[in-house]
Amino acid sequence: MFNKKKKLILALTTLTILSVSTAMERHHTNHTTTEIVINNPWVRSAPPNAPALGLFMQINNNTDHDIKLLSANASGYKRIELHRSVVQGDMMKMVKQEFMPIPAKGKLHLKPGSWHIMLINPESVPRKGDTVIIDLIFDNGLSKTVHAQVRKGKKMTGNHHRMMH
Ligand SMILES: [Cu+2]
Repeated sequence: MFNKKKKLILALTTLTILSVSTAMERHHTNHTTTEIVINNPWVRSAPPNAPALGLFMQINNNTDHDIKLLSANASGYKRIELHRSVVQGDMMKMVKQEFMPIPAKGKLHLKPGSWHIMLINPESVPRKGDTVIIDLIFDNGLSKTVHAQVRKGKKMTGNHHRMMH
């Protein structure tokens, strides 16, 4: 009887410690919001059978150090890659990048025909108005959760944006 009560108190204490540490972590995450600021995140809408979608945004680095976007994670995709579109001859080609550089006190603009995050093999293609939630992992252990809305992008001239992966 006494033992049971003791166990319960122990369990409650553990629970309290857990919630305190979660709150601290949350505070830590909030702290990074001023260091990295994401503006206008969006996903270009695509047909329901699209093999991949492009995700764009502006990443602002308010720190005194160059930082790197190392990876992006979201559920519902087979793979997520960092891409950059480059012109080769008269073709535009997407090249997978190991990271995206964001200069100190500067920014990187992810946009069609340039840097972008590629959401590959969606379980189901999100529709216009949907929100894609994606975690961005930076070096220095910084991370950022982004809510990107699916919307129609400007039509690109030609069909060079249909590229192989
Ligand atoms: Cu791409």
